[in-house]
Amino acid sequence: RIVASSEVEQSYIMIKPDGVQRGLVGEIISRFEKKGFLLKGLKLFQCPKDLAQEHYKDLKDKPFFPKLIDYITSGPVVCMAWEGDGVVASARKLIGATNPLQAEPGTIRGDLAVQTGRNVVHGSDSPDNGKREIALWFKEGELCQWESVQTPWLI
Ligand code: 3AN
Repeated sequence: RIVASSEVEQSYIMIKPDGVQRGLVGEIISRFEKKGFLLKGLKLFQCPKDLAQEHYKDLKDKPFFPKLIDYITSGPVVCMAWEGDGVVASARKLIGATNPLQAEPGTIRGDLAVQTGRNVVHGSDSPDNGKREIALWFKEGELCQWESVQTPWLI
């Protein structure tokens, strides 16, 4: 089936600096690939402070906000746009609870992380935020329009 990309649900998934430093990039990408979502954008990126502040603007009054900004800007992150039916909610299930000690085994945080402030990966919390965050982190031309040959076997 042929669907314009803007009509299809997308989630912004980001491997945080601890995930990059700990060598978990391949492991984390592979979980989304194996599930069957489609990778539309991917880059290694050193996030500037103002972008981190914009991304997390809903949390700006939280006491941990300055630490969160320092953490996200402390080293390169891997920015990804993943696409597919239900990708936002499904990605959050694959990622697991915000506090890794409460995340179920089998989830990324449940398997690979210990601390809330070092929880290795971000996933958009709604389809609207998926769109907003992808527009924030990617420039036009950085996303690829392509269809996987696997798609007819998945949906
Ligand atoms: P999630 O990333 O699971 O959607 P949010 O949106 O509540 O969770 O929080 C965004 C990020 O803020 C988390 N990924 C985590 O890095 C950080 N964060 C949330 N709560 C805390 C906390 N109590 N202490 C430190 N950092 C936190």
